[in-house]
Amino acid sequence: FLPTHNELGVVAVGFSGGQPKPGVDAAPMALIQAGLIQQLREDLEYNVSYDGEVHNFSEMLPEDDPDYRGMKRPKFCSAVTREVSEQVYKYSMQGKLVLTLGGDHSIAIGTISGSARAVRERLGRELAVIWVDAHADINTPESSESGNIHGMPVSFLTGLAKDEHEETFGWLKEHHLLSPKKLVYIGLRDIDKGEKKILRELGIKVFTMHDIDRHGIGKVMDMAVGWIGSDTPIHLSFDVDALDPLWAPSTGTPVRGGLTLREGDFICECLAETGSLVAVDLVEVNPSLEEHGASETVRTGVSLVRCALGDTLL
Ligand code: Z70
Ligand code: MN
Ligand code: MN
Ligand code: MN
Repeated sequence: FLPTHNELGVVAVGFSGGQPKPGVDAAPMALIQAGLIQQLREDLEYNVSYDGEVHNFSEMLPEDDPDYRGMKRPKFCSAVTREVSEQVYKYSMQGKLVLTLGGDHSIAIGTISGSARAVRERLGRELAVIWVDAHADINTPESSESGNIHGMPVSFLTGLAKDEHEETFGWLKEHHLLSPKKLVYIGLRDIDKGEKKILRELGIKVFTMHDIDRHGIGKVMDMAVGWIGSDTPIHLSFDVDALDPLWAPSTGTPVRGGLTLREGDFICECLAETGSLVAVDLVEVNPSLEEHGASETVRTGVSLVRCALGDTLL
């Protein structure tokens, strides 16, 4: 079921509406200007399909987008993720590995729903997701204290949260969804109280920073891949704030005590090694938050993507 070797589709999503801080919309351009796509073509020898545009979807900005069930910018987030879902689905149906450059993490509602649907239709398989993050992003609109949709994508993707209206995520159908049993978290260290309850009740596999300290990242990756099982298509959704702010300071919600750069790269390398990756997201790089840390954070992002796409494998 592997994506056609060396065929890569890139989706650049300059979207910041899932959270309050501007600047995360500039990340795809910053990553591309740092040479990411050129390196994927020249060093990693990918045949890259990329339309050359960073989409900000401003044409989808609704005239009126009031809070709904506590969610901020619900219609805008819903419309953008719906479009992203279609783009990822199309590349994935062509047998391409799909790289999405965010944008805040709300865009994963689009990327993962698109891959889950494509993997079902093209391969008759269920998608597995490795979610690398300081946060669980599994609040429901009702459990969220912030109303920020980047803290909710996993609840919509697992069907825990749903809405009947097309324009507020009602477009998400059964074929877009992810089984909670096929989800593994790595790097968590800032989980809301309501989220802890959800994680326990759904029996989701979580490797917190504590687990990484206890077992080491090598054993954690063995356990994570073992939980998913071989021969399962994997979508990696990597929030750069999983890394310690030492390595990724320029992000909306930095949390101390995170992954080292090598641990982040190692996670990506292990997933590249499985040969089962069908999609990779890199999100929450915000080049406008730290004057000096911005370029370091972009550099970290480039390194993570290169590792996930097999750069360091012999
Ligand atoms: C909190 C919420 C979050 C990223 C913050 C924070 C979520 N749990 N995600 N920064 N990347 O607002 O729901
Ligand atoms: Mn996140
Ligand atoms: Mn996060
Ligand atoms: Mn918190």
